[in-house]
Parts: sequence; structure tokens; C-alpha cells
Amino acid sequence: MYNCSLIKFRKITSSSETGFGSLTPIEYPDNIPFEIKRVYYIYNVAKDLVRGHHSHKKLHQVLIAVKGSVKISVKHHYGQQEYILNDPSVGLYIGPNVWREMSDFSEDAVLLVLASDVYNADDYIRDYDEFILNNENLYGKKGN
Ligand code: T46
Repeated sequence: MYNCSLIKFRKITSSSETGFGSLTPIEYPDNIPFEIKRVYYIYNVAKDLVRGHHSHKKLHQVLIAVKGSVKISVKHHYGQQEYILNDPSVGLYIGPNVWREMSDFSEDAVLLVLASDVYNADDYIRDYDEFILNNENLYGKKGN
């Protein structure tokens, strides 16, 4: 989807030892399209709760379910899509002007987010009508 795509990271495992586990490195610019200025994570979310309900004006982010699973619903002027994140070696890149909602958190889910900038409340569009209008201003009115 426009401004939104899955990234497959490396998963380093040792075949020689059982139970050794896996390691996923993420480095700019090889695996992620922006320099990381902030990291946060979301956890202990109730099963029926939906978070998000906003887009960003300039922020780029990558979302990774480092534990458990989370559904991410995204919407842009050019389409909408749902992703189930349940693999710590897979990230979902979300660029600017994409409406996002996070739901269906499994009980053990930990959603790690890598962000291109520090927290800035002014970068959020939290009103859905404003999001639609902003996208129309940027990409043109639907049907024209
Ligand atoms: C996003 C999705 C995936 C801070 O003080 N610093 C921070 O870095 C963040 C991310 C949030 N906050 C405060 C702002 C609110 O008072 O934490 C509170 C909860 O934030 P919010 O309601 O925006 O959380 P979500 O889960 O709806 O959205 C978050 C990010 O804010 C957002 O950028 O894309 O996760």
C-alpha cells in the first residue's frame, strides 16, 4: 500500500545448539529507511481495545510485534489494508498521511515502534475528517 509496507529483517539463529534462540538486528540505512530518533513500545492492551485513530504529518515509523500478535489497519488516499504482525523479524513501515488503528492485541503482545523523530503532538492528525481533507489537499479529490 502507498506509504506503507512490510520489511523483512534478518533473523540470526544458531543451527548447532537447540534453544539458542534468534537475534534480529536493525540498522540504518540497510534495513530501515530513516534514522531512528525515538523508540517506544505498547503492551498490556486489553483484547477489545483499539488504539491509534490518527495519522502523522511528517513522521516515519516501523512497527514490530516483538512478542504476541497485533492487527494494524491502515488507510491512505490510495487504499486501505490490514496487517497481522506476529513475527519479531517483520516490521511494518508506515509513512506520513496514513491513518492507523491497532487492535486485536494478544494478551502477551508487545508492539515495538521505531520512529524517525522525537515526540511532537503537533505532528498528529487525530480528527478523521481532517485526515481525509488533508489527503485530498495533497493527492486530489476522489473521483476527479
Ligand atoms: C503511533 C502508534 C503506532 C508520549 O508522551 N511520547 C511518545 O513518544 C508517545 C508515542 C506517546 N506519548 C503520550 C501521548 C499520549 O498522552 O502517550 C500517550 C498515549 O499516546 P497515543 O494515544 O498517541 O498512543 P497510540 O497507541 O494511539 O499511538 C502511538 C503513537 O502515539 C503513534 O505515533 O503511530 O502508537
